[in-house]
Amino acid sequence: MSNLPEEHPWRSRFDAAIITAREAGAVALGHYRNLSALTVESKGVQDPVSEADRQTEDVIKSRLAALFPEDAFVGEETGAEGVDPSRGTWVVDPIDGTQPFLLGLPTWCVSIAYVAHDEIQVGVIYNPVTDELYAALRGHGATLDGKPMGVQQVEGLDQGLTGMGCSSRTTPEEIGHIAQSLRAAGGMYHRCGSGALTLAYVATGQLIGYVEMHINAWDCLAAILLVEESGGRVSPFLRENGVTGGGPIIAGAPGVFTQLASLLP
Ligand code: LIP
Repeated sequence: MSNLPEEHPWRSRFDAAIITAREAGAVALGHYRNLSALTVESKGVQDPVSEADRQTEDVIKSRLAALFPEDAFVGEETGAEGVDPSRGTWVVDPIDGTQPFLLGLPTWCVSIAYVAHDEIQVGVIYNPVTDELYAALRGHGATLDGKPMGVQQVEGLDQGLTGMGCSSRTTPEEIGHIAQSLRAAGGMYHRCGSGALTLAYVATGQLIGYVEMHINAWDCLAAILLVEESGGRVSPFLRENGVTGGGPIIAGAPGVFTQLASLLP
């Protein structure tokens, strides 16, 4: 997005998010290449964490605090700091897709969002394994490795793959209902273990939509802007859950959004 106006109010934060995502991604990739050295703890059922998550978040938090000390911060591992309606807030998941990460599977990413004036202004997602960087600045489109990206133009769930997120916060009955409804509509589901990355696949047009019963703000805010700036439609997650909450998300090509919404129980 070299054509962005230098004087854009969020240009410096956009540039910083990209540089920081790459820097933090390199730290996480170092751990990914040496998984046997990690001590894995459990935050709950199917919810592991390691020092890789914490170290990566520390890199992001310290760099952004040095550049923008006036901003608030919300991170999956360190929580909320200074959140106030009068301040811009960074919302960060240092490693989204912690389970694939710890299993040596490539579907994980660094997710960095910046929220101000009740809107997501900057969204950056970086997959260090594939070296793919997804970025969006509100009102200026979305790119993958600098090239513009757009959602698929489809009218039916039978015309592509739909991402489905699931964690221990989703009940067996809920995920069963979603999968059954999707198949009944001729659809097929895809799950990679990272909600952020799966939403990015909607923004690129590789998937036609994404639904999850309960996703956290740090998992999805950056990706929501990617989808919106790629011409997609997303449920009002930020208005409903704020920068620290969680809840259902529906995201996809405009032609199938209503059908996606009907999948949730
Ligand atoms: C992941 C989320 C995803 C969910 C996964 C997992 P994490 O976050 O991005 O939406 O389906 O189960 O919770 O825990 O890997 O950062």
